Amino acid sequence: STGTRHRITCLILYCHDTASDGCGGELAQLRQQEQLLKRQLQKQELLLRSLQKPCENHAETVFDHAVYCSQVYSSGFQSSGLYRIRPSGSPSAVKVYCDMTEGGGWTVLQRRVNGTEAFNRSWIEYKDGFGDLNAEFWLGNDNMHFLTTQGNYSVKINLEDFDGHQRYAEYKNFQVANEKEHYRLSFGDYVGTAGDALTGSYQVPEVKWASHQGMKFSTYDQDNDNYKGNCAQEDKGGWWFNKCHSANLNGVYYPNGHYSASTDDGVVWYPWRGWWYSLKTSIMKLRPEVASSCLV
Ligand SMILES: [Ca+2]
Repeated sequence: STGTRHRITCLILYCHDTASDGCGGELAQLRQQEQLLKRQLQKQELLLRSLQKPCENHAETVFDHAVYCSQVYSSGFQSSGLYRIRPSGSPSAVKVYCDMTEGGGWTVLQRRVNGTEAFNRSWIEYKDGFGDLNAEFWLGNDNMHFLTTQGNYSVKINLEDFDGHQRYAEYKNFQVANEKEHYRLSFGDYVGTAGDALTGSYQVPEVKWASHQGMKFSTYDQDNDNYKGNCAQEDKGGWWFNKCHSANLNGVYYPNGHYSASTDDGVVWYPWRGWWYSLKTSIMKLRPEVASSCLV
C-alpha cells in the first residue's frame, strides 16, 4: 500500500510537470488499487483482532462493509453470536445475531425457544423489534425490509417439537415490503421437510384463506388481514395473517405442545403438527441466495 501511495504521488507530480496524456488512466487505476488494498487491510485487521481476542463482543464492532451476516462469515468470523452490520437503506447499524451453523452466514429474524418473551405486541414493537437477541426475539419489520430488499434472499425456518424431532422449511426470494405497504410478504419456491405452510397449498381449497403469499402484516392494534374479525387479536401475535393462517410462528407459547384453546393461537406450522400443537422451537433466518451456493 505504501508503494502504491508513492507511485500515485510520483504520477501526480509527473503528470503535473509534463501535462502528459494517458496519465489519468493509470492514476485512476492506481487509486482503485489503493482503495482495494485499504478494504483488504480493514478486513485483515478485523480478523486479526478477532483472533487475538476470541471472546470479544463483536456487537461493539460495526462491520461497515457487511450488509448481511454471510459477509461477516466470509470475512473470517465463523462463530455464532452478535454482530453489528449495516444493511443497505438502513439509517443506522443494526445489531443482529449471526448464525454461523448450517453453512454459516445466516441473519436470524425470529427465535422462540422457551416462551420467556411475550409475542403479543403492538405494531410499533413489531416494527422496531423486541426481545433478547441471545434468546427469544423479533428482529423488527423495518430491519427485515432493509435486509430482504438488498437482493435475493432465502429464508430458512427451523422447527422442533417437544419430542426432539426437527423439520425445516426453506423459501427462495423472501421479501418484506416497507411500512407504507404494511410489510407485505412475498416468497418463492419451497423446499423442506416441514411442509409448505406459507402457500397453504397442502390442501387446494384452503389456499384462498390459508396462504400467506402477498399478505400484509397485522397486529392487535392494526388489522390488515382478510378476516371480518382481527386475526392478530384472536391469535395473540403479529403475523402476515390471511383469514387467518396455516402458520403462525408468533403465536402463544404453550409449554407442552398439545393445547386446547378457543382458537388455534399456538406456535403453529399446520402441515407438520396441525393447528392444535404448539412447537417448542422456531427459528427464522436469512441468507442471500448467491452466497449460499458459494459457501458450501
Ligand atoms: Ca380483519
